[in-house]
Amino acid sequence: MNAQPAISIIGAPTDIGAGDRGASMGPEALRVANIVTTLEGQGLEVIDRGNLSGPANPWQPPVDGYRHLTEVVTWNRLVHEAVHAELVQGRFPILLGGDHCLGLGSISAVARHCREAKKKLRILWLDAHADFNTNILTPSGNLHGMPVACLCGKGPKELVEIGGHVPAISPKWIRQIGIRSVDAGEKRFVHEMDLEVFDMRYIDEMGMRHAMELALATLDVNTHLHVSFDVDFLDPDYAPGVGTTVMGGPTYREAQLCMEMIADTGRMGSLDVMELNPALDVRNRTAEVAVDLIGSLFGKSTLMRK
Ligand SMILES: [Mn+2]
Repeated sequence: MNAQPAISIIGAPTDIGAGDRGASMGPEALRVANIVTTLEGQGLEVIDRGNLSGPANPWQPPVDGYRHLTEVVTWNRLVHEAVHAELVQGRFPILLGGDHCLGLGSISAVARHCREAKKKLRILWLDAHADFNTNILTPSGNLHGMPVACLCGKGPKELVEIGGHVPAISPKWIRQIGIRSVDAGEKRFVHEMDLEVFDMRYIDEMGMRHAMELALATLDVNTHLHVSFDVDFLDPDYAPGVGTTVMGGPTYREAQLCMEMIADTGRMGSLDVMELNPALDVRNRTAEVAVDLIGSLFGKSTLMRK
């Protein structure tokens, strides 16, 4: 196991790319659910950098298949610079969303850092959705359904160019887990781009353990592992506080195993916690579940393991 990293928490309080208002309150709900003291209680050094400040949500209809593109670009640039600045200092950034369109700013920053530091990159995308839409394929125009496509170079110029390298990542670097809702055109595009997806049918048939063994295979000492955790990954029975619930997700125990297996690699270097929507939650329960799982991502376990 590596020395424990020093963590920087960055809040991005916006719902600019979402189809429901409320994810803008996500960072504060995670703080109320004791994210800082939970990590400190595990012996980690944590600095809360507070929240980024970006444009308000104008709540307009889509233009050319994109809703709020200008504001989404501004927010992603802010996130990109904030995340990159932490990585340059050798710190571990945790981005508290905010909707998942910000995964673009975060992961493009991690990819830029990996290019500069000559590291390999593996991205785990824990989500009910593939987030691989384009303005042609999207039924809604909501940019939180497009960040993975943008990272792979498929999207509007001003978004795909954030980070200075197009595409920001290769589709080969990403593993999607928990997927169970993909739009019709998006489905063909995921196939065409050859994304590696462990969908719920795969997890049902083969188990979370096998899915994670494959998703984490071939990591080496020079690999930076980024986890992009969309809280709607979890079954809505456990995590109702998200805008786009899809039934049939991983159970609490399956999610714990997923997080513990990631922790066991010792390779995780950055994390996004996205789409928590306190306006739709029940007494902050989803935030508490998310913080509990984040504890497991950083190595909390029931017993000492050999
Ligand atoms: Mn997502």
